[in-house]
Amino acid sequence: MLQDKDRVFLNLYGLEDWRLDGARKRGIWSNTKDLVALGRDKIIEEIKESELRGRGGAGFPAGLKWSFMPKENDGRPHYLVVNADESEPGSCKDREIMRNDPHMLLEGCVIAGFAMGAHKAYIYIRGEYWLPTQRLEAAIAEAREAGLLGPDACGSGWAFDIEVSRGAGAYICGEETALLESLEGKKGQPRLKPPFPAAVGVWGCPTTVTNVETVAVSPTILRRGAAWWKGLGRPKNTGTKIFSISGHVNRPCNVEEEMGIPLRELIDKHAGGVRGGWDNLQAVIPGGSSVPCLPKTICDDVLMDFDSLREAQSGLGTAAVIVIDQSADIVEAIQRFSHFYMHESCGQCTPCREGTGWMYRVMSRMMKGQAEVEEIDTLLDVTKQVEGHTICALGDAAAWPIQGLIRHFRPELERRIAEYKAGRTPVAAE
Ligand code: L3W
Ligand code: SF4
Repeated sequence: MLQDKDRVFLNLYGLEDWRLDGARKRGIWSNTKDLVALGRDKIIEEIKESELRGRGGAGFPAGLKWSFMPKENDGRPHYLVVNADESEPGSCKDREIMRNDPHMLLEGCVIAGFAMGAHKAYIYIRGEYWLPTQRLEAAIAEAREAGLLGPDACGSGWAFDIEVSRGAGAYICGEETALLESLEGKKGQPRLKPPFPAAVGVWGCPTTVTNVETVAVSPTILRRGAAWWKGLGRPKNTGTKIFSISGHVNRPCNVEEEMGIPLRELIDKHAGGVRGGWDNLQAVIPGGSSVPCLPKTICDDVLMDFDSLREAQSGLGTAAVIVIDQSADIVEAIQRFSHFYMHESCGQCTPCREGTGWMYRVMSRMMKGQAEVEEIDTLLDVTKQVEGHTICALGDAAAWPIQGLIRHFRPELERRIAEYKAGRTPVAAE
C-alpha cells in the first residue's frame, strides 16, 4: 500500500487550496527553473530511466515518446498537446487533477514542453469538464502573472505558454490524431499512422500528445529522482497511479496507489469492498470500458499493472475499475458498451462503421437469448475481423469487451439461448 511520503497527488480530493499559493505550499513550481536547467537530454534520460508509462490507456514508455521529437530544427515549431479529453467510460481521474491541482499540470507542461523543444502547449479538454476548464484558465492567468509562463517562463530563459481548447462531446476526439484534427478546427476523425504526431502533428508540425496524469507526475519524478519512482510498483510498471473505482462497491472513489497493487486489496481498502461482500462479486472491468472483463476467479489475485493485466488477457487501460456484482446482467452491461462504441464510431473505416453496428445488434439478440448457439462463434469471429483492421483503436475497443464476455461467460450466453428456445424469457433479459 502506498505510503503518504510517496504520494504525488497531494490535493486529489480538493481539500486544500487549488490556487497558486496553495500549489506552492505543496512544492509545485518550487524549482522549475533548476529542472529546466538540467537540459533536454537529461530530462528525457531521467524520464526514460524512471520507466514511466503513459497514463492515457496505451501504457507507452513516456521518455521514449518524448525522445521521438526531432532534435534538429527544420524551422517548424514543436508543440505539446495534453490529452484531457477524458471520456473513457469509468474514467474520471484527469478531471480531479485539473480541478483540484491545476498547477501540477501546468508545471508539467513547462518541463515536458521544454524537453520536446516546444514553446507552446495546448490542453485539449473534454467540453463537459466545465469546472476543470475554469480552474485551468484561472491557474494559467495566475502563472502568467507570476512569470511562471510567458517569454521567460520561471526565469529559465525559455518562452512557454499554454492554451486551453475545449472539445464538443465526441469520444473519438480522445484518440490522438482525431484530437489534432479537432484542434485544427476540423471534424474529429483519426488520421492514418504513420506518420506519428512526433513527425507530423498539429498544423503539420512535430507534436507530442500525452495524457494529463503523465504530464502532471513528471516534475515530481525529476525532483525526487527516477530511482525513487522505480522503487514503487513493479519492474516496467513503476510508480503510482490514480485508480477510478466505480460500480458495485460501497464507496466509489478515485485513489492514488502503487502500481501492481492486488485488485482485491485496492477495492477492499479504498472502496469499502464489493457491495454484499467479495463473494458477491461477478466480474471486474479493470481498465475502463475498452478492456475485457475478468471473472471473479481471476479477480481474486490479479495485480493492477499493465503487464499483469495483459497476462490475464485484459488491460490496465486508464485504470478505471468497474465492479460488477451478482445482481447485474453482465450480458446487458457489455451490450450497452457495444451501443456506446457504435454511437461513437466516426464511420470512416468499414470494419468499424459496419462491425460496431453488427456487434451491437447481435449482442442485443444474445441478451434476450434470441440467437443460435453457433452465432456465439460467429460473433467472436466478427470481433476478430474488426480488431486490428481499422484506422484507430476504437475498433479494438469495441471488439475486446465482447471477446472477454465470450471467453469468460459463454455458458451464460448458451443458457439464455436454451431458455428462449424452451419458450421462457431468460432471467435478467427484459
Ligand atoms: C512515434 C512510433 N510515436 C507509438 C506513440 C503514439 C501514441 C502512443 C501510444 O491508443 C489506447 C488504446 C485504447 N513513433 C510510435 C509512436 N507511438 N509508436 O505512442 O500509441 P498506441 O498506438 O499504442 O496507442 P493509442 O493509439 O494512443 C490508446 C486505450 O488506450 N484506451 C483508451 C482510452 C480512452 C481515453 C479517453 O478517455 N480519452 O483515455 C483504454 O484502454 O483502447 O488501446 O501517442 O503516437 N513508432
Ligand atoms: Fe473511425 Fe472507427 Fe475507423 Fe477509428 S476505427 S477511424 S473510430 S471508423
